[in-house]
Amino acid sequence: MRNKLLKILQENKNEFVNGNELAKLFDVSKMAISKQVKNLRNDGYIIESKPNKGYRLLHNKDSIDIDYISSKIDTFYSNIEFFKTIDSTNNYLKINNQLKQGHIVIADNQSEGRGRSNRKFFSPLNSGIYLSILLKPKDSVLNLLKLTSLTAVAVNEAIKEHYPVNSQIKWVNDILIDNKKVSGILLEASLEMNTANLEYLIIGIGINVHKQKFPDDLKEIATSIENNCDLYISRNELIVSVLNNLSEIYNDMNNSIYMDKYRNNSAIINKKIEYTINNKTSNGIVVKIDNMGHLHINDNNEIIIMNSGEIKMI
Ligand code: BT5
Repeated sequence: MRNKLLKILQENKNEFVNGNELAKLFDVSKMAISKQVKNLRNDGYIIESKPNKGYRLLHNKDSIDIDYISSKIDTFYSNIEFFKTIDSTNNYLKINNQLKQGHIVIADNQSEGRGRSNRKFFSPLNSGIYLSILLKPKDSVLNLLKLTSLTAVAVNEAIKEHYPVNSQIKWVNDILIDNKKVSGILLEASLEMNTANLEYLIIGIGINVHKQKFPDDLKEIATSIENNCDLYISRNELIVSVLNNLSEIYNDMNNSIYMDKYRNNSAIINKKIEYTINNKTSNGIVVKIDNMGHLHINDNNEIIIMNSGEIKMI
């Protein structure tokens, strides 16, 4: 029944097919049809339903296509692995850190998607991009703040280049549209015990892509790209664009042009923020973000320089 139902919806793409008629055709209840539609949605088909009108297929599945992505990305990357479900793509690379430089893991859904300080990153099925990249930089002392900043630029440019949305970067690792978070970045590094040299680095990127309703705790602060424009977005295209931007900026990291892009797309320069350092919270105005990615805040005419921590726009 599933395949036959899908075929009917595909033959009538963009047109409503009446739920009663479908029930009659398959000789099942309307509930049974609705259950099959739910299964198709879980598989990634975008199907709209309207009372009295029925169902219409808006988009076929947006499956992650590893072959397509591999054929389009820079040789900087080595292999790509895909998981329908995983705990966290960052965890996977942590455990498998012997893999080659440039190894990429992509998942359709994460059960334990993580943010910083073990906060959760909501990663539902077929909705967004959850990917991590394993890097083994030759430099022993790479600046993690710079790497977070350049990743933010790579993601922000990929979103802005292709879709009619005004995305901005919120120091240090968030991409916002209309002041709501559309993407988060999590960098994790491991140091060698004796030398304190960098052993490996994992860049984790989460992007909310398709139209979605967020759970109560996120609905005021999170958004997706499609929630902000009428386009249907191919995750494959966006992944290719993020990865190619990232390798290009990474390979030219000493040239700080990307920091100009960071500053030009900053959501916080000249804005009033609340900042927290060592559990102490205060207010100030952001006056500058320097080439190292440090935040300069004017707090009652005293300039505070932050290189990590939390800020909130107020
Ligand atoms: C981040 O942390 O935003 C980093 C998120 C990194 C996720 C990627 S997905 C692939 C890879 N594998 C992983 O397990 N993680 C990485 P942070 O700045 O700490 O923000 C976390 C906060 O963002 C949460 O406490 C929520 O308030 C909010 N949040 C959670 N899920 C969200 C979502 N899907 N969209 C927008 N905001 C979200």
